[in-house]
Amino acid sequence: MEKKWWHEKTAYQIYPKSFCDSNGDGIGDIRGIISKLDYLQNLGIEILWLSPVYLSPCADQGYDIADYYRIDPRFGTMEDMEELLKEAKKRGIYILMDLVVNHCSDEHEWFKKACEDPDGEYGKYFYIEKMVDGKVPCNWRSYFGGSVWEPIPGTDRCYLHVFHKKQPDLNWENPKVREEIYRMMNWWLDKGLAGFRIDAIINIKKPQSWKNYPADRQDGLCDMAQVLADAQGVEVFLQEMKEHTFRPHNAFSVGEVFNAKEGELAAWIGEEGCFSSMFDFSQTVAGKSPLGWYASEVPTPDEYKRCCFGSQLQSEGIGYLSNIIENHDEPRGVSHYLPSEAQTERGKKLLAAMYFMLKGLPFIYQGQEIGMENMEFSAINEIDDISSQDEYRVCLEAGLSEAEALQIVSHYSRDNVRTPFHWDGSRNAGFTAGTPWLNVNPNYVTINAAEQEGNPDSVLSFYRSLIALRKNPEYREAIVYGQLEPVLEEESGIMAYFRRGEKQDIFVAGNFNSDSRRISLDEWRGKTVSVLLDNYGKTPGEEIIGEDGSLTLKPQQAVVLVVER
Ligand code: TEU
Ligand code: CA
Repeated sequence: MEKKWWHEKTAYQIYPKSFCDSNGDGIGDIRGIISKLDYLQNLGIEILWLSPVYLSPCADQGYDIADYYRIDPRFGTMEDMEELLKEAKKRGIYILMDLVVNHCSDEHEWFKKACEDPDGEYGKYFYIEKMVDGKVPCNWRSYFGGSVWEPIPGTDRCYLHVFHKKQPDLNWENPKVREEIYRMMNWWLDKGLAGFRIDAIINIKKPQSWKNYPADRQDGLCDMAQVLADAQGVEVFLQEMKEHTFRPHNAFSVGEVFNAKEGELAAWIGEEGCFSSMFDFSQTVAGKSPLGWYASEVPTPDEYKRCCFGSQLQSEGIGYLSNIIENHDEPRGVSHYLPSEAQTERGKKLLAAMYFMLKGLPFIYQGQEIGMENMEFSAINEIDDISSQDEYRVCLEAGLSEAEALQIVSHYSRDNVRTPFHWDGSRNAGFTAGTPWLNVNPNYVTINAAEQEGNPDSVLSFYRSLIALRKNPEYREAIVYGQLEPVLEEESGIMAYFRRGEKQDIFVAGNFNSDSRRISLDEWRGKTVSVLLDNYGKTPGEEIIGEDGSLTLKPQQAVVLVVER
């Protein structure tokens, strides 16, 4: 694999609204981020992805952009953004912004002009169709519920939105739209941005006709996954995007690719693929039902491991994945993947080690590094997120009681990860001097960064060690590029794999069970196997394999070992 500047780094996602509020209005902002750059540098972060900070009415928390060239006043000014780029650069940190170009906001001037004159130039920037007898063109369901079609008041027209109705889809078939988007991307890249995380990108290519698909729920509508399976040629647009933007800037791009088709991986992240990398979502979608959250099941540790290994084997020799346990759309990883009895500091470190040591670029979502957990919501009106509100409605329609619906939505809600960051044990977790826009998780009193900072046994310190290990010149080659080889796959609750480097083999093993398990491998015989990292505190360098060639993993133990060749 050709080596790239970003391969050996560790990335971190910031959800600006909930990271750090510098001026007491209860909303996190860019100056807040600047004030925490030292914290991030200290952790070892070298790539930062910011969720959207562009001008936005915030119907979907900034994923509805009204002006791509402006910063929303909630988050600060363009000067603040420029200062952030400068200050990050000083600390060796590269900044990625979120590229949301499947759609914009209905408050974008393009859309306003399109509504004024649907037959004019800007009408062609969107998908606007005539309604016949008041009927919309087809039965596709938007991701946030209801039809993808919304009437334009005072006309016989409707427009397409695969997400919220305040997020009209941009018409990628129109070369003018593509040109506008590339111009905007280059404008940002010229400012010193290192690249983009690319939002909801599969959706930019629609099937050729507005045809109906078999309904998959009582509402008579069909899931967008069905529709997208029929769309051909999205990579043609994306190759064009790459040639016009990423390639000339040597920029990093990571795609939010859902619904990729079989055999398409090389087109996405191969040597000549559209993106530098893409997120591995195999575990986040595991157990999710097309019927909605109420019919979904939480994956077991064995399912989790199968997903990770599956993606690793698929991508080997093709491209470099980006690995996560959570993001701004998912529940907290520790509350989702760990069995309830394993939701402890030890268990959090276990999950951290298991995903972080996979081959690929690790992304940490804000708060993950201190072991932040799901929120306990006691009423639906404590949840702000639009997708949670829709899923709550879907639960009730499926016949669940309000209490049951709340329980389901509380587990999956995107607001679990959007609660303010826990900086310290003071009021509002040190996030704001005012009233936070979303309730702070009351467990900040025990789970917070200040508390963990000086404690060598904390989750934060464990993450710091993982990041430091990835950078360690002794092991870097194996950790960054070594092929992943799963072992002991049949052992329930055990996740174990080698990373085969040029000079050495790294061995990673974790026990998700609540009892001790003994494992052994022939390969260890006669070799020096020593500890690099252990969440039970064995010191690096120590021998860990017993006389009989076996290794006993205590409950929720995770070890990273080096096997000398
Ligand atoms: O998410 C795309 C996506 O597919 C979502 O529908 C996801 O499945 C959903 O959030 C689960 O509840 C991206 C962004 O990450 C998300 O925050 C935005 O809401 C969405 O695009 C629209 O821009
Ligand atoms: Ca603020």
